[in-house]
Amino acid sequence: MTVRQGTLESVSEMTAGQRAQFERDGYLVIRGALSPDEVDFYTDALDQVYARTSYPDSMHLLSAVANCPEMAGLVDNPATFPLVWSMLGWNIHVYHSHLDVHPPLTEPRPFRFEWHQDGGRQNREIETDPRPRLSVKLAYWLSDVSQPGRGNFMVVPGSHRTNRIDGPPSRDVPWPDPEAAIEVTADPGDAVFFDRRLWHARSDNHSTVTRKAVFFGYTYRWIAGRDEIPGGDLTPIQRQLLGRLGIHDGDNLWGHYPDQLPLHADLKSRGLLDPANPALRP
Ligand SMILES: O=C(O)CCC(=O)C(=O)O
Repeated sequence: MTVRQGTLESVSEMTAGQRAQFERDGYLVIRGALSPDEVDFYTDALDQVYARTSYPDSMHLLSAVANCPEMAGLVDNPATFPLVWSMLGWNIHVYHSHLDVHPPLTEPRPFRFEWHQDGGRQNREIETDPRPRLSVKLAYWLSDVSQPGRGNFMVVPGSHRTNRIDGPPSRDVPWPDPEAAIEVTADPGDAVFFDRRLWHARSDNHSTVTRKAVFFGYTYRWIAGRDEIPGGDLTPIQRQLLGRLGIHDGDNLWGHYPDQLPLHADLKSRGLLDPANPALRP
């Protein structure tokens, strides 16, 4: 199939309503971000990686595009990517991504308190309260998680400005989920867009459906990437996002030369730079 490029042309920047909801809840669900054909295409690609890598049960494989070049179309998917640049601006890249397959559990897994904010040591080494946003993430659902208990994405809505939640003295000590936690339900093709500070985890998969999802985390180019840089055919914007511009100059990573950046050029040509938004200032 042909991966959709720009068929949702009506989607440009994030709407004011989406922005208000994102600021309030820390996440948005984008229903039908992928067409049924796209779901089939990306599911086939993910299944092939899963078969090739012979994981014994669940797979959580970093560097989504380096490990599965077919996923490149997801990094600037027209149905979702405008949410990313609307929040972070044009000087961005994908710093972290993963391909996830979680078959139904055949026995209880050992307890581990999985609730976290993204960013690792960013959460210890930056002193502000609340912490800064710094990155956002998109999750694409390829399997049916329309019921809880299927390996759903769990969140505490509105927790992205809370630096600490109650948790056990060590992560293997059984501890209840946060009181306000919910399991986000989604159909294949839906996407979730979330602030990295939102407290989140994954529910156990007690269903008969293997849970399949792909995640992309975006941040500023002045924050180092964690992923491997992929080869293969990429569009100029995908090359920017995936670290393949061939530019390693610090001033460029700091955004001093916007004209060298394909995303800046694209937004400029479509009149989407916005002097009122610091991250989108021309
Ligand atoms: O797999 C999930 O639902 C949770 C993913 C997660 O924890 C993350 O992307 O940081």
